[in-house]
Amino acid sequence: MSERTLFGRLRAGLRKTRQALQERLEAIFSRPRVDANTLEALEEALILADVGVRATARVLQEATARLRAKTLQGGEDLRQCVMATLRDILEAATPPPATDPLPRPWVLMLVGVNGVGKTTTLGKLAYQYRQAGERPLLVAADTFRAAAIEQAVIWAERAGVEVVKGQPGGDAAAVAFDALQAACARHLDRVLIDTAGRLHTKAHLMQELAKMRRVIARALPGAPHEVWLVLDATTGQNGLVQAQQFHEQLGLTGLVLTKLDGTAKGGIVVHIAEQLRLPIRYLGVGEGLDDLRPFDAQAFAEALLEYEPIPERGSTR
Ligand SMILES: Nc1nc2c(ncn2[C@@H]2O[C@H](COP(=O)(O)OP(=O)(O)O)[C@@H](O)[C@H]2O)c(=O)[nH]1
Ligand SMILES: [Mg+2]
Repeated sequence: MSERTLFGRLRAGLRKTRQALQERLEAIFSRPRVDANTLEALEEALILADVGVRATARVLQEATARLRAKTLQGGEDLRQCVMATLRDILEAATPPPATDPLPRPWVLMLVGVNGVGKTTTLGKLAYQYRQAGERPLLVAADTFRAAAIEQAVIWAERAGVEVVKGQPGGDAAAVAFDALQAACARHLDRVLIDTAGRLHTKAHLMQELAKMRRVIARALPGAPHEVWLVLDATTGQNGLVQAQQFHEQLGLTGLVLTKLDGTAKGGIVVHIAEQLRLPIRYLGVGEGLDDLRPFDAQAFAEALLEYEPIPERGSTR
């Protein structure tokens, strides 16, 4: 897939956020002159997009400094200034480069509360790895719900990858253990482990996930190599509390933010980057196999603030 298409999907996924921002910002960005008053409207627009108080303050500080230094004149300068500052904040969440060569099998545990998009994300990831010529194994270890196992199997079929599944009500950690042994024996490249998002209680869920993590480490020293938390971008700031709890219990190594296509408050990504300082690995921008984009600070800032002509009334876009 070309870079253009990759960028296009991210852009399409951020349409709601971009349009909401634009309704407020275009009047500012199209001005020949910017003054202190216009920065107030900028502040409001960023807060309403869930960019967060601290990130917004940083943008305003930068813009004010440049206004004083007279390096900020027209609205287009302001757009570039906002874009660059958001990009700098987002850089803090840019993942480090992957180690080379990757351990084999490379083991990922995906965790998060129910409905955030774990299984969907694993299906999309499995597909990407397979497209890259690798042999991933999808592990359906959400044994709490029978439907969850079936859903993971369907995603594995869709992605064209192998799957190991547990029995409903079975021991999820044991499923992961068996899957790892199979993957080692068959020299598979990646083991992608789906997990439950709900058990009888939250404490019980955390215990089970921590147990699975220990069992995986026993099966393969050094594994899991990654533990990523999936957060639903449409639930806004709730994600921050979830992230803290999961991080304390499991030691997260990254985040995946899903459903950016379903919110006008995609600025939450900036807020999360600024607050959590965990690498953002991927963004989910739709329900299809291809709707998972690696996180890129520059591309994200551009997709958020790029000018987009407002469609005419009655147009079917
Ligand atoms: N629009 C949209 N929907 C998504 C995205 N990721 C997941 N979903 C949907 O969210 C719902 C829950 O996803 P699922 O993978 O079952 O969540 P899980 O409970 O965490 O495993 C499903 O209907 C998915 O199609 C995304 O990036 N965009
Ligand atoms: Mg699931």
